[in-house]
Amino acid sequence: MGAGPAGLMLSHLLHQQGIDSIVVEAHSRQYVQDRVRAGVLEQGTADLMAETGIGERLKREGLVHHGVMFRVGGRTHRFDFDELAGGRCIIVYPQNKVVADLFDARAAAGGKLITEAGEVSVHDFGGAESPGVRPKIRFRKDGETQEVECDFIAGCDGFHGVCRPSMPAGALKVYDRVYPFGWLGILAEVAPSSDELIYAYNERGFALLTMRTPEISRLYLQCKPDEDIHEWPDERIWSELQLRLATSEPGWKLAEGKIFQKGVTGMRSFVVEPMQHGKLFLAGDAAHIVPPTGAKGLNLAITDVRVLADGFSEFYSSGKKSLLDNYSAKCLRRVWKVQRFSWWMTSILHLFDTDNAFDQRRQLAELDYVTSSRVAQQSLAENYVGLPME
Ligand code: FAS
Ligand code: PHB
Repeated sequence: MGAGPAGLMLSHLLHQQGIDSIVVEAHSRQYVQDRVRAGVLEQGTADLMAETGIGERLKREGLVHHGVMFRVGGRTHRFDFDELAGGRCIIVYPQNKVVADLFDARAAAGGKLITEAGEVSVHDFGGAESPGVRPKIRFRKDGETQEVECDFIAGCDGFHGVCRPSMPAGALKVYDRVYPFGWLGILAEVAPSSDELIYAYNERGFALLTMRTPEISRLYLQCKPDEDIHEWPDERIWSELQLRLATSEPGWKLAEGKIFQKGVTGMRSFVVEPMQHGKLFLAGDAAHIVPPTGAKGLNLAITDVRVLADGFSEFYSSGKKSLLDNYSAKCLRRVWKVQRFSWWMTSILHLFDTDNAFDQRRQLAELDYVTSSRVAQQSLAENYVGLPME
């Protein structure tokens, strides 16, 4: 269920194991592909794409970054991944291309993909109380109600999907934190003013300089969670970004260009436990949401489905269900460590509307520590490039 990174990667990994799957997607391929989402791949995600035969364009067009920068009070601090993270790095490669590469791979392999499915619902995935009854997905397509009967359902239908809400009442515990700010993001036709990402802590609010290609910049600035994008003409966006990314270092200037996409996204930390019930398994945003400050959402979705694919592979090759039975526990160990890192990055880099002078000084001390202690820098680097799979 769902043709986002999680659903498509799972279908691709299962195909590699000779296991059949059907992807049921509510929207068109173009719609899914065009959504402006993530921009940074962990080393592990990039390696998986290469190892499973979908890394050609990534190798050509991906921007390999061996470091990332913080800018605090105008001073820039670089985290050198070669020195701090044993040479693991990140690759700037937009989710649009990851999804397109996966769509292409599934099409080339003759994968079954049902797009623009309406009124989708899931049934009979229950626990042990329904032996012999097979799970079903029902949907409307071309004016008819259709049904897919299957062995298992992977709920990769995102935060607003139907799989999580279809779990029985009381089956899930929800952990949720909504942040008092959002991000206003732009795409602009201008070469990035930095070779690497710059996360800026500023008394006016957070800003992030990132990129999509050597010609296209991606920038974000902290805003109200319900910010009205119509109150942000291009001139105001660039003026605010100039202030928040300003540096005392000579020779650096933020280049401006034509903005061709802008939008506001809210920020939350969200986890459901467990991530499975009977023959329904949740993966990716259907099970958890992280604030984008740690660049983890897409990558966490991929690590979920790597675990799930291993579980299905064990089941179909040996009939055993030990990995499937342990799916949720195994994923949640990583989910909560990634939640911690994403919350921590968000908590030290954003301006909180607090009049608590202690919290303000504590936050500055946190930034001072992480930019001056090698051990703290190693911790940031190992999390940013991606914790090793256990
Ligand atoms: P997705 O939401 O990507 O995919 C779910 C799919 O299921 C969608 O195609 C949807 O159409 C489909 N679907 C929904 N309901 C359905 C139904 N009833 N039936 C069938 N299909 C259904 N992450 C980062 O790492 N960095 C970022 O900068 C970043 N920016 C983001 C900005 C925004 C506005 C949002 C919303 C997310 C952002 N993320 C970012 C996180 C994002 O990249 C997700 O983590 C990633 O898309 C997760 O992939 P999936 O779990 O596959 O979910
Ligand atoms: C992006 O390139 O869109 C991006 C990069 C790093 C983040 C969030 C978003 O933390």
